[in-house]
Formats: sequence, C-alpha cells, structure tokens
Amino acid sequence: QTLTGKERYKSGVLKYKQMGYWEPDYEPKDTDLIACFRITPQDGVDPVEAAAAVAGESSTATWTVVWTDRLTAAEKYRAKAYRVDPVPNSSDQYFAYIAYDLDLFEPGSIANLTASIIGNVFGFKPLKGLRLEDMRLPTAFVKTFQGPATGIVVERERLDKFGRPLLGATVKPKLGLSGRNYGRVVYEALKGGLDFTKDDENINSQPFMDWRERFLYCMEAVNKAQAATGEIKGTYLNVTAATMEDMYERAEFAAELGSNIVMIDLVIGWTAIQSMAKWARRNNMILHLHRAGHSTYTRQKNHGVSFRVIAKWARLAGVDHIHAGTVVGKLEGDPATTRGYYDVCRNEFTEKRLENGLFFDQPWASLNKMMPVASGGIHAGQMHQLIDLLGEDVVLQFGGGTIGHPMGIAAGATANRVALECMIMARNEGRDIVNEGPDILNEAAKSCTPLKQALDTWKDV
Ligand code: CAP
Ligand code: MG
Repeated sequence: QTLTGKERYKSGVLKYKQMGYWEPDYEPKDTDLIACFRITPQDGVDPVEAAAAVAGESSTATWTVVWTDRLTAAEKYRAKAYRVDPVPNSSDQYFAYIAYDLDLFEPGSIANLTASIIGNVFGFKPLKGLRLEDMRLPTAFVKTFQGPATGIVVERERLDKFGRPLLGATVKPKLGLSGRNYGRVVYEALKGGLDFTKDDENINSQPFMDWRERFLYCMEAVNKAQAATGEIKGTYLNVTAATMEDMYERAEFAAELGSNIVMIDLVIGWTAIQSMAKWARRNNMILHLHRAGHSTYTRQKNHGVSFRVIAKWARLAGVDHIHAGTVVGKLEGDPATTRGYYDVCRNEFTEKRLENGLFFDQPWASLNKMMPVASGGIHAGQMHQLIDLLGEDVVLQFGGGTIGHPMGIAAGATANRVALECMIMARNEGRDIVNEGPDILNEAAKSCTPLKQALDTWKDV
C-alpha cells in the first residue's frame, strides 16, 4: 500500500530509497561495518523504505535532500541497506542488513560508533519498533581499539588459578552494611574458598559506608584471607562515581592498597568505560564490568539493542570481565542466546542461527578475550548445569548462594568450592555431568557438611 506525499511526510518516511540508501546489489566490503536491525514498520510503510530510512538516518541523511551532499563523496558515505528479510514466524517484522563504510567512524571510539548506529533512529516515526540484533565489526575497525586490559590468559596467570571456573560472591545485603561488617563478609567468603568477592552494582559511597572505609576493610580482608589460605584472592572494588575524577581517585586508591581488580557499572557510559580500561591497562589491573541497566534496552525482542552487541562493544572498549547471564538463575535468558554472548567473550563461535541472535561471524584479530561472569540467583545445586552450559573460562558468582547459607558465609563458600571441584573432577574423568550431576553432588556432600546443607536449603530452587 503506497502513501501519499503528505502521509509519507507525516509518518516520517520520506524518500530514503530514492536518495540512494537502498542498494539491493551491494556486496559489503571486508572493511565495512554491517548491522542487522529488526525493524517493525508502521502499518502501510514499505519495509524496504523503512530499512533505507534507518540506513539514511544512521549515516548521512536528513529528511530531505540537501545541497551540501554534492560537496561530499556522498556515495561512499551513504550507509547502504542491501537486504531485507521477513522475520520467520512474524507477520510484521523484518531483518534489515545495512553496510557502513569504515570512514564514517572515528577509530577507537564507541561513543562515536554508537552516536551513528543507535543515535536517532530508534525514535523514528515510520517504525513501531527497532532492535539492533548484531553487528559485524571488521578487523580494520577492531584493531583501532585497545581491547580487554588484561585478558583471560594473563588474569589466570596473575591469580595462579587454572582448569576450573573462578568463584565469586556479591556481598549482600546490597546496601546498609558498615565498612567493618562488610569486610567481615569479604574475609569469610574468601577464606571459605572463593576466589573473589564483589561490590554490588549500587554500592558507591553512601552515608552508611564511605568508599575509602570499604576499600580499606575489603583489602584487609583480602590480605588476611590470602595469608590464611595461601591462595591469591581478589575483591572487585566498585569505583563507579559521579565524575571521572572521582573514579580515577578511587581506582588509584585501590591500586595503592594492592587490589588486583576494580569494578565499574555499565551505566557510567562508553567513554568512561574506555577511560577506565586505559587506566586498567596502565596499572596492571583487571577491570570488571557489571552490566547494570542493560535490561532497559536489551530485554524487549522488538525494540532496543541485543546484549550480544553490547558485549561486542564492551570487548572493544577494553573490559576484562562482563556479566553475561546464567540461563538457570533468577534473571531471564535462554541457553542458545546466552551462549552467543559467551562466544563474543571467548571466540567460541557456534553455528550462526538467526533465532538465537547470531547473525555474523566476528573476527577479533588479536584483542584479548573477556571473562564472562554468571551471576543472579545461582547456588551450588546447579553446579553441573552451570559448568555444562557455560564452560570453564567463566566466573560463577553466588551472592545469596553464599551469604544465605544456613551455617554462615564461610560454609556457603566452601559448599560452592567443593561443588565446583567435584564437578570439574567428574567432567575430567569423562563422566556425564548433566545426567549424573545431582549424584556427583550428593556423593561429595557425604564428606562435606556445608555442601549437604546448601543442597538441602536450595533443593526446591
Ligand atoms: C546477584 C546480583 C547481580 C546480578 C547481575 C544482584 O546477586 O548481585 O547484580 O546477578 O545480573 O544484585 O542481583 P545474587 P547479571 O547472586 O544474590 O542473585 O549478571 O545478569 O547482569
Ligand atoms: Mg548485584
């Protein structure tokens, strides 16, 4: 159904197709960035015209032809919508593929990349919804970024921990503990067998606990736990703050105290993330990214940005750890899509499957890998599922699943460590941990009361 000129104007669809933003014969170059958007055009809007509009508005165009186009290499700079496919099993959604010339983007800047790709288009009238499903970032672009400050290999070397997932816990309750009590939780959890503890996403410097207080008590706890266990330990000190100056000050203090890791929240924004990654590399620090806020734009399947894309940007930006979902815990996520996120971290490309959000293979050139972090409502009784689904290069983080243990925090930590080690041993012996997992745990629990108590406590969860 075609619209009259006035209707086109009112709906926001103008003549992007005619302006050259639709090129069905275009063959993307190796150096092009390619984006796949899920578009839901308004009723009566031609999907190809809508795709051209997205290409136009996310690159060079405005709503009408402008004279100054003639003063640029417009054909090169125009993004090209080159393919529009109906989404399987949907009556009104389409996958639109758009190629962008490399020269449209400043090297090494996520802020610049995102200002184009997700800049204006998401509020565009001719679309009911728009979702950025995936991007293919060409090697030439990838190489303009620092990438993870430390990477999985060096992180394991620094921690001297190999052949098994790392174990962590987020201190709970999220807010309200004094520095002294907070430090106690950290000590108990690390001494009990965890590798890391973690600040929660929303703990910064509130009236009940100044950030310095927290850092001091936490590092005292780390040092004591290292001395007690002979293992290297860490605690993610959240340096998220109102300004870059404050974040640097907090990170410098963490470094001075000998911390091996600092943490930031996704809500600080891409430029702040890149700045902290640069700082982390200069200071030999592991950088942990909590994806606080992501679900506001990643969860809806018809509008927003897929977490797969966020994970790619985070890897370019240079974080070492990224929260990537658990499948089995309290937060939403299906196995195939979540695996797709883990692939972005660790270069383990599974087969491209559109229904799982895997549209492109992604070269990572020589950028370090990111350590994915599984967190959110998990406990020792799920260890076999977690290892089967998420593999070995992952941090498994049990907040409530450590601190909620009936016999205390150290017992909770021990339960998780024993569950992890018995499962890795069973897997290395070639046992089928998916089917035998519960038996393997019950067997180990016979000689580990904390594990027995953890399994009993959370058997129905
Ligand atoms: C988990 C957690 C984490 C979320 C983050 C929380 O606590 O500390 O922030 O898991 O989610 O505040 O809920 P529990 P994601 O271990 O006690 O559930 O990793 O998906 O970004
Ligand atoms: Mg949290």
